[in-house]
Amino acid sequence: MKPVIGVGMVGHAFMGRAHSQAWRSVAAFFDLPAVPSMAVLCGRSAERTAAAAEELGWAAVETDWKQLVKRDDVQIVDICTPGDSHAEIAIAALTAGKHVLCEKPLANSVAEAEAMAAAAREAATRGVRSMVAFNYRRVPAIALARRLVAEGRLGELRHVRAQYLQDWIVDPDFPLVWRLQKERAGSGALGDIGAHIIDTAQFVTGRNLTGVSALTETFVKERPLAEGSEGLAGGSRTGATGTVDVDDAALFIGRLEGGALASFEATRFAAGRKNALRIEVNGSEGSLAFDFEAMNELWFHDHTLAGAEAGFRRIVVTEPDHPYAGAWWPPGHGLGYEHTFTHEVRDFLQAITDGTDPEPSFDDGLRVQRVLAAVEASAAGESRWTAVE
Ligand code: 4PW
Repeated sequence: MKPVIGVGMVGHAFMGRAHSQAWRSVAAFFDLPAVPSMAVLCGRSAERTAAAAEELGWAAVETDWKQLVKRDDVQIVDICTPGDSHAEIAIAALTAGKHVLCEKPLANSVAEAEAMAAAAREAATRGVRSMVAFNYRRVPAIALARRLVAEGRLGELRHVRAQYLQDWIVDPDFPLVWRLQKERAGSGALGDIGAHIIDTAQFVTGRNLTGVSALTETFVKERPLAEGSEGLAGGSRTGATGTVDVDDAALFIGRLEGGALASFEATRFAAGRKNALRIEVNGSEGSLAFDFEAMNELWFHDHTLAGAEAGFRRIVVTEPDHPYAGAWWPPGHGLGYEHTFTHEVRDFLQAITDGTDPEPSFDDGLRVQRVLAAVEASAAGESRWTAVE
């Protein structure tokens, strides 16, 4: 019998559903040293949380996260709430000796992220682990991209082009959901999806951003208020309207350690683009290109080949020796969005049982938070060049 690790999850909307799917399926596909038990689900409404627990497979329910972090049947606290509660829950859980998996962006401000990273470092001295949920690192093609860069297949890195394009708020009548409220989300497209491409670019290249120059814009400044919104879906209109106090789009250029130049575009106004997280990297010996809308593919150009036979080659990232892919289906039978979360909890469980610190750490989350802050400062200051602290 393998040891069992109890999980307590806070939040059961879009991310909570995605994480539930991961906790439910991970032990069936990966040979883990310990298996998770979906012990407790926490949400504010007793009725809705009980219904979600039944649907998603959680054994018990709490309506106060302070009770959840005290429970003996919980060893991992999984935070799937909006950013305004991450710091409080994570620090309390780490203090109580629970391992913490926290949704991204790590926090709503650098100060909160610093406090979380400090708590995580201290907890690690007691063997308590923490990880921030940048799930796109666990797309097999992205993990393969990092491997190719680390193996030197691209040579000296010159350019990174990263975009995260969505279109779910193009309609000015789409309501003011929590992702469009500064108090809940910290920022708009910048923190919600820009954070992902910052992490992806730093992960794939193995280099951090050192400075940025940015532009942000809020195209629709007033939106209807609504109740009961879920994930990226609206809810029912109350009849009133409210002011949008976050960015709708963020564009910035930056420089990476080692000198490569990078450009970033995060927007929810790219009509027709649904979840296009894209990255292209150009080096002296080759290039890579990825688009999440075709997430099982990585395009690779080997510039050391003779010109007559070189050119972008499509790698279908489903072979047994590709990252994560071997645990699933035979080659060519692709994976989807939900698998990225399964891979995330797999790596987290493995690190906990190995007694190692998983990545991305809260310090990695803090580094992304510092880039977000530099982008906001630059955009507020006429795009002036701003060093990442
Ligand atoms: O983390 C991101 C979300 O907050 C997701 O990957 C996509 O963009 C879906 O919703 C938002």
